[in-house]
Amino acid sequence: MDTESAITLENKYGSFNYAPLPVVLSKGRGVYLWDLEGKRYLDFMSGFSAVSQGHCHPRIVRAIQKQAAQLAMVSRGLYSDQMGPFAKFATELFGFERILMMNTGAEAFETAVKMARKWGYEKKNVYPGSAQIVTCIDNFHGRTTGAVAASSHEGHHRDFGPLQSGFNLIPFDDLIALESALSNPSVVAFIVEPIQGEAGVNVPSEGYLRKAFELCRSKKVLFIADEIQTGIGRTGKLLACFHENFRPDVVLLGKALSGGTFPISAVLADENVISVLQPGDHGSTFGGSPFACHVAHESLKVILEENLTENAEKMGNLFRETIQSFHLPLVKLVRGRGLLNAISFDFGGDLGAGNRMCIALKEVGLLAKTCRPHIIRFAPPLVINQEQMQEGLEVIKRVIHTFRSDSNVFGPL
Ligand code: IF1
Repeated sequence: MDTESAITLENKYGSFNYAPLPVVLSKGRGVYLWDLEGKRYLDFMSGFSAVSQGHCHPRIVRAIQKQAAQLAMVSRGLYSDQMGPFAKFATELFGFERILMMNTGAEAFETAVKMARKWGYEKKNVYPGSAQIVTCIDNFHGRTTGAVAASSHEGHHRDFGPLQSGFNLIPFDDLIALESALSNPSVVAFIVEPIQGEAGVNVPSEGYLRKAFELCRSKKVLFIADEIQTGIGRTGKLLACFHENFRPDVVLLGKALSGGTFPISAVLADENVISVLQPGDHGSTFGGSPFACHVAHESLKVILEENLTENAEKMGNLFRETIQSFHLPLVKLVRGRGLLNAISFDFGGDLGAGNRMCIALKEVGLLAKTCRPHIIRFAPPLVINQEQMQEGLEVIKRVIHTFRSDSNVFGPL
């Protein structure tokens, strides 16, 4: 099979809910991907920030092979020998008392919504059925009807109503708006991404997250951090909230929790919160399977033992400082923390330029995608080393230098 036939096949039999870059990958190792013709690419997408440990990390592959051959699945209707050790490891690592395992990030969000509402009814005397949850404009918490009900993005919910109520949108990085929203005694939780990934890597003002946490504490509202993208070392700390030296009441994890191999997500909280979900309240077929627990255990150990959090901090600083030092045309700003970064461009009104620039980057061996028409996110695996980062920066510099946003063609390289 070659690239053209693979794309034809997917276009003939697949679904239409994505518009992928025209490249067909068939192999991955570390920060590199190869297409069907054997061309190598630097991966600055990391599978939507899931492949933090690098593609096909040998330790994670071995963990998958071992557990798949030993015992993959029993359902939570039974105990397995993997859940206890992993739950102890993960709760101690992130500093919580308990963990509830799910599969996708969206399911972790839905779990948090159910848990927060029931916590409000049982522990805050909120009138049953009237709980409110505050979320931020430009948030992204998943694609389920519950997650999109919390979204401000018209395109994410316009055609999917009727939407569930109970979400109150406020501007991100706005403490006055949050304080006002929290004056409603029916508010049970504030769910926020420490950095808004999908919205274009929106980094809040220094101190915003901690002050928001303190406001929530003062109003007996759960501060729930959606760290599905920012967590597990991506921003240069184990959790992005740790940059501001506080621990959220609840944290959502996903993506890199499995090293980007298959969906594993989790909700961590203390007993007084997580205990509101009793047998029969919540669950999923695969959540917390022995396979998931074993792979997540190894995936987290790789992050720790290979110092990937520290590397994300170092390589992320190198990325932002170097891009800024290039003083490139079209570049408005570069922003992010650790290895969750984005470059915002001034393409005028040309809504296609961002995607064309991503195609230009692909042509010269670097994979990145827009998260807004004028914003390209750059999020390589956390295993990227200095030489590979320099290689990527040189490619980005050359493409931006020669890109003419008024046409489909970029100049000679
Ligand atoms: C798409 C990117 C977005 C997330 C946060 C929950 C979820 C996600 C903070 C849901 C998922 C993915 C989904 C993907 C685009 C991608 C993404 F930045 F990572 F690229 F949206 F911002 N909370 N993010 O980022 O987790 O159910 O997908 O496991 O849906 O297009 P999921």
